[in-house]
Amino acid sequence: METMILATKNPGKTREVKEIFPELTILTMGDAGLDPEIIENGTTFEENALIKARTVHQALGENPEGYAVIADDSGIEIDYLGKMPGVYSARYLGEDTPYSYKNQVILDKLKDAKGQERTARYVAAIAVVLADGTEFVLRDTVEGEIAYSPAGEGGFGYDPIFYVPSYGKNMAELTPDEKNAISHRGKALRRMRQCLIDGKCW
Ligand code: ITT
Repeated sequence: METMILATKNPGKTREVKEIFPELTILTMGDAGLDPEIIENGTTFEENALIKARTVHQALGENPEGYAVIADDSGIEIDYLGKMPGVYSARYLGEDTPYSYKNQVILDKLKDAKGQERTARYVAAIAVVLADGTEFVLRDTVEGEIAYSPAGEGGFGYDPIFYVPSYGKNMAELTPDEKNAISHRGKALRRMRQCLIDGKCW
């Protein structure tokens, strides 16, 4: 399990997975010369993470190197918006729309929301398909609030408007290590590592 192919085209996720698993060799789909069409038509984070991992596992064909595939499906649930955008987080307001605009639209939609009405969480499902086809999937979350204004340059996506109460800062204001220590992705990836290495899956 020393080398895993990461089934993502999101450079923010790629950077974070490499930071969280420095001891593993993480190949991107580009590194592995793969570009399969991935049809993300699941209705849950777990389904979509499995779709991504299975699609890349199939594209590997005979896979003589015995590569495992790891995938992340993630998003933000904003309680005031009925848990939207959820699994549609990447597509929300248009896949290619800049996040500075998407984030401002969310702040505008929440202009009348106060205090606990602003709760939100990031969710990440991590799926792994081993070379022999064995599958694992799990999810984790980080609770927070939608900030009143954007702040910070770190992270990606919705991080400038995601306020993390334990740090008293927005996610984009955290260092990479601070974000990885508490994030949905960091928590889910560390649990997946324990599941794969120690057989402790929960
Ligand atoms: P791949 O499917 O290629 O992995 P994607 O970005 O399309 O990339 P998702 O469908 O899982 O991936 O959508 C995840 C979206 O959720 C992402 O584009 C962000 O908008 C948001 N998101 C997830 N994790 C985030 C994080 O740590 N910080 C900020 N935004 C995040």
